[in-house]
Amino acid sequence: MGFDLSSLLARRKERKERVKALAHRIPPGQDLTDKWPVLHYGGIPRLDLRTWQFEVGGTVSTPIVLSYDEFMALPKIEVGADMHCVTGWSKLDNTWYGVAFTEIAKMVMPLSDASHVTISSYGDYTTNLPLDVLMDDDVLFAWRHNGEDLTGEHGWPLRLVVPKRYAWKSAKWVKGLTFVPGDHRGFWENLGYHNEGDPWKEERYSYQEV
Ligand SMILES: Nc1nc2c(c(=O)[nH]1)N[C@H]1C(S)=C(S)[C@@H](COP(=O)(O)O)O[C@H]1N2
Ligand SMILES: [Mo]
Repeated sequence: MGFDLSSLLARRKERKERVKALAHRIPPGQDLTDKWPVLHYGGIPRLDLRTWQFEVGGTVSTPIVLSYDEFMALPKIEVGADMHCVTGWSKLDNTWYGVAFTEIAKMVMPLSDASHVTISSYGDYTTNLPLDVLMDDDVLFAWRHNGEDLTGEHGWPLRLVVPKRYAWKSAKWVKGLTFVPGDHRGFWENLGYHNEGDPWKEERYSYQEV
C-alpha cells in the first residue's frame, strides 16, 4: 500500500478544527500538544521519603518543617488547569491533586511585610512569585496528575503548580518556601526570562520588563 494522503489530510483538518475550537485557551505564540513533554535543567533528584522534608520560613509567624507523612495528612484539593511552557507548548485539561498553597499560608501566617516567596527545589532550582499570585485558589502543591501519581521526571514526590504563569514557575521536586519582603529572581528569571511570566501577556523574556 502506498502513502495514505487522504487520511493524512483528514487528520490535519481535524487538528486544525480542534485548535480553532480551543483558540481562546491557547495564549499567543503557543502551540497545542497532546503529549506531556518533560522539561527541566539538570538531573532528576533522587529522594527518599523517609528523609524528605518540606520547610517553610522567612517572614512568617510560624516557620514549619513537615515530614512526608505530615504533608500528606493536610487537606487536599483537585484543580483543573492548562499548562503553558515558554518554549511554546501548551497542554490543556490537566487535573492536579494535592494541597492548596493557601493551606500552607494559613499554617505559617505570613507577616505583613512578606510580599514575595522564593520556591526552592531539591537539586537547587529556585523560582520567585508575588505572594498574591500564589494565594490564587488554583495554586497547589501536587503529587497526582490525571488520576496517577507523578513520575520522577514530572516532579514526584511534590511539585508546585501555578496555572496562570509560564510553567517554569511550577517548580518540580519542591523542597520549601522562603517568604521575603521584596523580590528576588530565581534560576530562569536570572538567566533572561521574565520576572512575572504571564502567558496571556506573553511575558517571556526579561528584556520585555519595563
Ligand atoms: N526543579 C525544577 N522544576 C522545574 C524546572 C526545572 O528545571 N527544575 N523546569 C520548569 C519548566 S521550564 C517547565 S516547562 C516545567 C515542565 O514540567 P514537566 O516536565 O512536568 O512538563 O517544569 C518546570 N519546573
Ligand atoms: Mo518551560
